[in-house]
Amino acid sequence: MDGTTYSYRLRARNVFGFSDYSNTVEVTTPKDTRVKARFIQGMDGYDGTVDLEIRSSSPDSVFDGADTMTVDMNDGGIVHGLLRFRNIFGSNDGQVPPDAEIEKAEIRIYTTGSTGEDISFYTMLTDWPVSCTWNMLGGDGISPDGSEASSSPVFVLESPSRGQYHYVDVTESVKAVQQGAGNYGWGMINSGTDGWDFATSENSIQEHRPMLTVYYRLSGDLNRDGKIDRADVRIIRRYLRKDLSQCPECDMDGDGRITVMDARKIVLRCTYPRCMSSKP
Ligand SMILES: [Ca+2]
Ligand SMILES: [Ca+2]
Ligand SMILES: [Ca+2]
Ligand SMILES: [Ca+2]
Repeated sequence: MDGTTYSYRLRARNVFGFSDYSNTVEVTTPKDTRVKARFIQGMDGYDGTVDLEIRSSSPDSVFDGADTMTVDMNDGGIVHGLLRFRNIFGSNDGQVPPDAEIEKAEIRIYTTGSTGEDISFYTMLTDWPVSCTWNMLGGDGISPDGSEASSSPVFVLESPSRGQYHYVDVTESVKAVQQGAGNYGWGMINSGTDGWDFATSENSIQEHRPMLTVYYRLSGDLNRDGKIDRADVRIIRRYLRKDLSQCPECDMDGDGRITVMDARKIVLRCTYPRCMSSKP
């Protein structure tokens, strides 16, 4: 994880045995300072992940609740996967503000069973229940037909390996949800019969559960800390009547100048009342 400190020590080994340990060395991974919202089941109270299998061999049964799930073209029949993250947009802490400018959205998935096949992720275009079955999707599982699911994959995961995190770029799907498309998640289809397994939102290891990260920017968040407050107003004051090239983002109203009107626009967008930097 970013911003994590690891400490370790080393010792050498040769024909005579082991040397003494070295000093302990501490290394901190760089902190990811981009503004982002993260959704992982059980973290900060988030409970909106839905992930389950649908199986052609038991077309009316619900396959949900296990700590891993499978996507496979032949495991006693075809197995498709469904995954969605509910309640990602809104004005509550931890949600993506509805007017944010989305820079990137990606899902991190932890593979528990390798495959040499390709896993295609399709945007679901029709709603499905939390207890979805194979038959509930027209009797034939996920159909990439442009109406039930997107006709081409939004992402293809190639030969994911066991014990590794994999990243699925879903920027376009999440932008579409922001613009009013239904938040129906993704359908997963394996290209072959070598099954793929991954950790679900019910996995006992929270880190391994599917995680959606949405990186975004807010207009008026001049110091890019994810909120609009007095610190941003102070920045714009500093650039009043200065040349636009010194702070292009300061020109909130787009008239080509940095004026008190731009400062007023920022004040109107403050995250908390009276432009406080935290919830009163
Ligand atoms: Ca599940
Ligand atoms: Ca279908
Ligand atoms: Ca700010
Ligand atoms: Ca202006």
